[in-house]
Amino acid sequence: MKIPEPLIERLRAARHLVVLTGSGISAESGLPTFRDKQTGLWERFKPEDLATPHAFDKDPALVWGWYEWRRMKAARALPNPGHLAIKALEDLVPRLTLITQNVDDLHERAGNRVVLHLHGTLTNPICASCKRPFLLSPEVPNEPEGGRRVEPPRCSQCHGRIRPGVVWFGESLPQREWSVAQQAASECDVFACIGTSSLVYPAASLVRGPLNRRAVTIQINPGGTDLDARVTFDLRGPAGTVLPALVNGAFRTVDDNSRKAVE
Ligand code: BV8
Ligand code: ZN
Repeated sequence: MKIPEPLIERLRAARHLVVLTGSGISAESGLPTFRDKQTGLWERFKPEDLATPHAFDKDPALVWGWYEWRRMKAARALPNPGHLAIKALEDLVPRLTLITQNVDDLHERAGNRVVLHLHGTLTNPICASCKRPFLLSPEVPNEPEGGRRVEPPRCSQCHGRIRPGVVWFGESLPQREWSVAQQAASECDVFACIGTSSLVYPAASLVRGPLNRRAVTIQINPGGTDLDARVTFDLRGPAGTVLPALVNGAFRTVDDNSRKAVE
């Protein structure tokens, strides 16, 4: 993919790069996006119908089973060249703030030191009643491909049901992560939206400031979104291809191991 020269110059000159990722960055690692049709037991459900407190109250075993299946998938997945390119950027620009809507840990496994999870993670469940953290067994769940209902474990303190440590629709985002993300979006000179449909709020509002301030804004997505005509650079393609090309184009003189990472 040919990367526009002006983008290469702006990225080379970047002081503070903010990267916001969505489920599209994990698609090439084999993890379904929220747009993809669900499979197995969850085929007849839209993700946003399962990712709610109401769904958990109504059928906790169905929802817990879904998250245990996703935790298995994420644990068996590997970071792809898109994740690795973002890791390389961490060492190539003066300051990188990596913000993700994803609940998988593929950015961390790619090596990024700081990852702001706006919507929580699959690996930090809590008690739905007393909010006490719950320690998961280290084994990777061994769920059937088509999924199954799994009764959520109980809290050792209050016997409440354990729920995934994620932000469900209708729930507010974790305060610290959200305020650090807003601060970074208000200070950055380059803001990149990668693999997100930019439809879920308030995460989708983060790019608003950089757009209004005429900071450099980049979208990397094989499909269209509401941002197509609003960003400075709209790169149409899969993150696993576009990001390595972008990092290579901008930082050809990277040292060996970063080269390995992005080639
Ligand atoms: C809240 C965790 C209130 C759980 C998630 C304003 C306007 C309209 C609606 C609202 C609004 N404000 C609030 C709302 C309601 C709601 C919302 O936004 N609804 C949407 C659907 C309209 N927001 C909320 O409920 C939020 N909470 O507002 O609380 C409140 C306020 C104060 C006090 C109390 C309460 C909470 C939102 C968070 C919900 N949790 N995840 C879980 O994962 O199970 S959201 C979840 O869905 C993901 O985390 C992610 O954020 C979102 C999916 O979006 P994407 O990641 O972008 O993925 P998607 O599948 O949509 O798109 C994939 C993209 O990748 C596509 O564009 C595709 O083309 C692209 N792609 C595909 N392959 C590739 C690729 N790109 C690159 N490379 C590839 N290879
Ligand atoms: Zn409890």
